[in-house]
Amino acid sequence: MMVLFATLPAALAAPATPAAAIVGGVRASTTDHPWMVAVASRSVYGDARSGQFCGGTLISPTKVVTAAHCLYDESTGQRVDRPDLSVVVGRTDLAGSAGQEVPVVDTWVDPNYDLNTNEWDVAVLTLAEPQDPRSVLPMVSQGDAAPYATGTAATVLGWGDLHGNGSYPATLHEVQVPMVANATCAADYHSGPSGTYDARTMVCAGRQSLGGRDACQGDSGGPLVVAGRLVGLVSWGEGCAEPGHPGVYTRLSVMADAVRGQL
Ligand code: 4AZ
Repeated sequence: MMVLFATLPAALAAPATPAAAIVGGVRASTTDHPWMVAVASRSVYGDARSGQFCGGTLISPTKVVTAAHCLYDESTGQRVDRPDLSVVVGRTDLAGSAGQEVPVVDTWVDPNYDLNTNEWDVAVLTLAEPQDPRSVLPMVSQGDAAPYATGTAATVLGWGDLHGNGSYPATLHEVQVPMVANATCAADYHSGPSGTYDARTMVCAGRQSLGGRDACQGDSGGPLVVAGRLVGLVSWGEGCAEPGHPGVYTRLSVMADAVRGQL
């Protein structure tokens, strides 16, 4: 489906609805979501989109939570130390200069993180300058299972690929996706090429039979939000927005205390 679209002439491929997003979403603003930040390195990823390569969430004035895999080179399995690693706050349009680029002075990766299985995919970045305390998003409580109930409406945000074909927007997007049952996701990802679902440390969200709405490349590390709380992080998945292949997110309720220990 995505491949077919990519080969069509632009006029035919134009979506029927405006502002197709994250995949299948709409435009969003950091004014409404001041905790939504871009994780960036201009030296590695260039200036066009402020160097953005992952998403992140402000959980305290000086701390951003993101995915551990954002700090690794997945082809070598090595930690990447980008000398100009920064967090972009208050910039909906990454082609612009609104807000602030704040240097990252320290990084913490969950000691249980496993690059091969994608388990415990969480990291905390320490900022050089404190941000407005009103800009933070509260995290789910340790052990709170309620937000992950099957069918619960969650919102995922990011500057990632709009169609799964390398079309990276400058502006933030968001989309609503329902939580997927553990048994369903375990069947979707039992031994596939992208990975195996681990219900303890992961949760899936997406429309199981319809697809069409999802996080995608470049959204990694970004927030999955339920009822005003950070409950998940964009982690992995097979393709983007495909039926039967929901997005897989870090289940933050299992590691919330470890993350809080970093604040
Ligand atoms: C990625 O590689 C990625 N459709 C992020 C999210 C999803 C798949 C891949 C979920 O960053």
